[in-house]
Amino acid sequence: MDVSVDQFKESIVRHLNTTLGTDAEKASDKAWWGATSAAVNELVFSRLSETQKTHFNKDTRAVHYLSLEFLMGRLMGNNLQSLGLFENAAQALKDLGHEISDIAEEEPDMALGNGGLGRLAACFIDSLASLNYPAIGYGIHYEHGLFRQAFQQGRQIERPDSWREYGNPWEICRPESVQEIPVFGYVETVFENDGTLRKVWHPGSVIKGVPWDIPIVGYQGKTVNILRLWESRASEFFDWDAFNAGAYKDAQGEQNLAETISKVLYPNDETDAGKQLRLIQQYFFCACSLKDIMRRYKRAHGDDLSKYSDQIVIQLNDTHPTIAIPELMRTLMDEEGMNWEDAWSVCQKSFAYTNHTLLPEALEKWPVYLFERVLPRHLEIIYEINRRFLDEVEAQWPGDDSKKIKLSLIEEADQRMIRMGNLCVVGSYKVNGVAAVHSELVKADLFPEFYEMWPEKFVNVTNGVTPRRWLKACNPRLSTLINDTIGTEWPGELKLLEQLAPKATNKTFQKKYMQIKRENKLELVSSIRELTGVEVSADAIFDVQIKRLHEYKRQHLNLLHILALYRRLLENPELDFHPMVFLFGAKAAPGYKLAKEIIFTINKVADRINNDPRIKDKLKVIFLPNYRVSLAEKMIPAADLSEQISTAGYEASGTGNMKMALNGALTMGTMDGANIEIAEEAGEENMFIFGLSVDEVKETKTKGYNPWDYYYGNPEIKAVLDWLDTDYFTPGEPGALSAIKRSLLDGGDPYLVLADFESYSDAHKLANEKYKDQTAWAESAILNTARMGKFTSDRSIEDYARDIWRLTKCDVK
Ligand code: GPQ
Repeated sequence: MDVSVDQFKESIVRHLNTTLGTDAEKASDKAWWGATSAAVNELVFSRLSETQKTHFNKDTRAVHYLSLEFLMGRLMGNNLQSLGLFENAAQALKDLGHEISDIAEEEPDMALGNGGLGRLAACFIDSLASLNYPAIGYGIHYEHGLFRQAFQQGRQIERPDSWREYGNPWEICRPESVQEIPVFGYVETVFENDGTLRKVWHPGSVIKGVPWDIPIVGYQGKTVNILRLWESRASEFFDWDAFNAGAYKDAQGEQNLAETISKVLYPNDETDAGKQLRLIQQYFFCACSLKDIMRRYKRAHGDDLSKYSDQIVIQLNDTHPTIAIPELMRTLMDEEGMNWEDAWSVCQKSFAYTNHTLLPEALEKWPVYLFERVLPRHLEIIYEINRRFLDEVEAQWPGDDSKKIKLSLIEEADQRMIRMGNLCVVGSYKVNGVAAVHSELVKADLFPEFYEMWPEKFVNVTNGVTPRRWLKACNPRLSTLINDTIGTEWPGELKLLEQLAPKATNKTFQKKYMQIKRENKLELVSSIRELTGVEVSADAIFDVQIKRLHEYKRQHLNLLHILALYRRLLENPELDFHPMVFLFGAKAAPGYKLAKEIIFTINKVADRINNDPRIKDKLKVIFLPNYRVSLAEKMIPAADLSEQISTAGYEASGTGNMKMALNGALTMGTMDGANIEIAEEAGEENMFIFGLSVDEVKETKTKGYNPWDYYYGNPEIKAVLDWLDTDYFTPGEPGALSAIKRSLLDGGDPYLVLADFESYSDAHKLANEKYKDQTAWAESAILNTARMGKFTSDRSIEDYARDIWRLTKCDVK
């Protein structure tokens, strides 16, 4: 796309006047951001309608990506990059007296997700558009995204996120596509004259779904797809009669529910919230999306539904949108008049399911009574799916009731529960895990009987990340060096980075590469100063652990090792040790007590270490508050070491691991998730692998793991855990930091922190030693960048398109 600097200037100033109602003299930075974004949109919207026209005219099969989370971050810089206009826009703003980096800082993150799962959805819709696939993302238009995190005396406090408080330039409201969604009520069985029965759902309430479209600009700006997010409102069917008759409470209650549904993102990552409102959120966005899909389908094909599953594939991002399966059944039968067999056949050809975790606490189950109340018709349909499915189980394992109990869609416990994972597997034609090892565990441990019944259903698609955001845009210095070395095609074809490998031993190239890392670190040094007031040195090794706070991700293993280093330095200040800065970024779910204690402990330990003159700045610990996409974009280019230290078998894939390796950090990691594939690509000699393997973890657990053995067996472990019981880090308050020790010893250390400690500490010694040899380090870092081609989300999307979606590209002129 060609827009000159002068044209850009004209457009920005015009939008300052006509869109923002201000002028260049008095405009705030926020207004400059709004005007620049509006100038970008002018280019995007024409591509958007061109894309929609083309997709409609060619009547292509499309993927519909249903996700409760899309963690988009900021859009202005990336849209400019995708259009190839970043430099011209930057120059235009400069000519107008502004730095584009300052203006970009005005944009609030669109944080409609918790972590990896939501960010993956964002990378995937970027790749879908970049590869010219017809695709639409469906989600919820949360008024408040993930909470903002602040620290108060070291403790996490949560503040509401209001990303669109003052309007947001990227979203377009589409009142012409509003949907009405029924909930509650009862089901009536009607006996027809011909002797058949018909089910009629009499909903107790109706909610309005208002769609907001976010344009998703493909790389090089050809295809512009949309992300369609549903906002809930009170329906026109609001009960005015009840209201007028004085039943304010009931009428008001409905109004409140309707407006509460899309109010806020649940901040629980990998835990089942189990709340009625969450179920209604899931149903609301699935029902809106399916109606929207049907409306589009009928626009092209009329009422003939025989091509539905040829044209439409619906990807379920985890079990959160599972309710779409019975909802499509209901639509096809109750509204379109199909019989069960035909409707089920359409469903089973339309849905595919991605599993993102093996953690039992993340596997969703809903109490039957909730369904009875909220979605009575869906409950009936689920029962019937189950009845027919259990017949298949009987055919496969005649007389084996234990198999039926295990596989049933209904868990028969004190409280009867619907198992959403099982419903997904039964209702989908493909089930995929997100990294090779994870997909194997899905088959072997999570769904072994389903795998026996339908082996061809189970596939792997290893995750990936968009190199446009996670290298080109966030690391402009390295991108320029790569452009100068291998040309500019790599953001669309990441395997080209391999051509950097021969440069890994080239002294001049190493110097340039390490100089860039240093400049990125210096930039982060300023951010750290601004955000925390702590001064760190760019000469130190920057060790980065950024991800949600979870016991299985083991931030506390990192912390125990920091304590061990601190102790070693106090005992021997002359220790041969290259200075290190340990950087953390992590939000804890507000209700996850131990996670919050871990944050508090890291902050208290950081305070003490950062202010201890005896260790002469050899160690700094920084916990940056409010970790989010835009902060990740600053930390990742500055990382030397990437902490990927989950207990083997627990991290489904990880994607931060890919981002940091791509930007030249060496991975300190266990053989878990995608780390295994990163090691295959980068070479084990270019990372630091430690800890028990998946099989060893299982073996350790079956043999009976006793953390006390490690406590008494390793004096350093004992010393650092006991240290946390004293008031060394919380003067006058002994015991304030004892939660971690208690969970590891009395709590049985479920994630084998103590079992992996020594191996972790040894791996760190090697890393520290290696850093002193800058040539060896540079070589490994360069090879990491050169060999991460596999982990572009473009490759993931090509895998899905070929193995699951059967999509063909559709060029937009
Ligand atoms: N993941 Cl189930 C989340 O971020 N949230 C969730 O609720 C679930 C999974 C992550 C998972 O932990 C990572 O290992 C993956 O890389 C990521 O999903 C994307 O697949």
